[in-house]
Amino acid sequence: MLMEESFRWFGPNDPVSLQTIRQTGATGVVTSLHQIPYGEVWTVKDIMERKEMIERAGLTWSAVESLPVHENIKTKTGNYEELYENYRISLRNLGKCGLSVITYNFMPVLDWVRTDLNYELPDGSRTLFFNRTKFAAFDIFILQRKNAEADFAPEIVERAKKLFESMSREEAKQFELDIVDNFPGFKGVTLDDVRAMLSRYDKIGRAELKANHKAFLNSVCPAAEEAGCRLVIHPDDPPFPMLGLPRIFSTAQDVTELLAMDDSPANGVCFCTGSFSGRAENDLVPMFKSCADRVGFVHLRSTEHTPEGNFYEANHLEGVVDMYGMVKAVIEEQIRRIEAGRKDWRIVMRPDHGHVIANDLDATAPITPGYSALGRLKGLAELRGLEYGILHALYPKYLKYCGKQA
Ligand code: DNO
Repeated sequence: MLMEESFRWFGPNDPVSLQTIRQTGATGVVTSLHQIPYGEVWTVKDIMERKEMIERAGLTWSAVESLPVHENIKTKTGNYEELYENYRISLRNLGKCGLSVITYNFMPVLDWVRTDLNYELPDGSRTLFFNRTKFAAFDIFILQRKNAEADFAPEIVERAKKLFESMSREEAKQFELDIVDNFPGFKGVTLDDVRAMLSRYDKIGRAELKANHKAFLNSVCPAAEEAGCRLVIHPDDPPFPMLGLPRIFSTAQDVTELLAMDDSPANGVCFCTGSFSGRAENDLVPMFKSCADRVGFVHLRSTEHTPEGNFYEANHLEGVVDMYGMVKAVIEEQIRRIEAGRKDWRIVMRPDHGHVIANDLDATAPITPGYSALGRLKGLAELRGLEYGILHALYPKYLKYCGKQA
């Protein structure tokens, strides 16, 4: 299709193999060098080794997800200047190896957060769920963050207390791990680590975090531009402040402010519909259009909201996201670029997350939360069908650009 359809792959230890990924119909994989600690340089040798592994399987490495941003950069403390330099070197090395779409996020302390990794839907499939009350139980009673109660309505605090008291020790432990120790390349995080990391943000509010983000962008974008790379920021997930920490890439206003932080075309966006849709007032198609020119990567997924203000990950074509409108807008942006003669017209896409369905429900090997083979395969198949249908019906002239030869 026009978009570079990709699957996330966590590297050689991923239970979903490159061969399986190829069979899903994806042509690309997005991955990271998870073995390299945050902040260290990615060498050409390490990058090439991974790239060749992917290409031997008949796929391309279509985007880096992610080149992680160290906490010292987010807090602008300690050796942050050295870390900027390492980031620039990694970008140059990635550029030399032909990688041009580089994902990162600027979420303090934790990356994405869910409270249930195995929430069962009426059809027996399993999905990821974010429950505010359960999160309050974590924040107030498990993490025991100072003044955490003040961040929740009294009735939520009350319900959270009851919920926490009803959990067995084992359940509470598993719940804790699901929240804090769930990120590839960042394993073994404990509650004390989280507390120590949180304390570094005591004096960092929204304005300070935005300023640190801007300083980072201004220092690395010139190198990215020279290297032919585009940095694309992943939205906050969920898109609202948590653990007393600011979140700065959650709303339409944040998108506008991001673009103003650095004019470089290297300052780009990874438009994740699932993350942005966690906030009911986010109107995704206009938000996408407001930054379309800078989008290098889209994550397509939807959410469904419950009356209590919680949300779970819905089937890709269901839930609150106007997926038809989104895919149409992504197609139109690519057409606009083709007409402008831009070489970087193709946008990388991955079906973001997927439910645990069918045979995966009986799998004995652990499934990375959100990254089942069959649920994502289903999502990809639906999204490709949608893209093909839109192209055929509205823009048949551009069908010739589908496929690698374009
Ligand atoms: C979750 C992902 C995120 C994303 C990072 C990018 O499934 O979408 O973890 O990869 O935030 O830096």
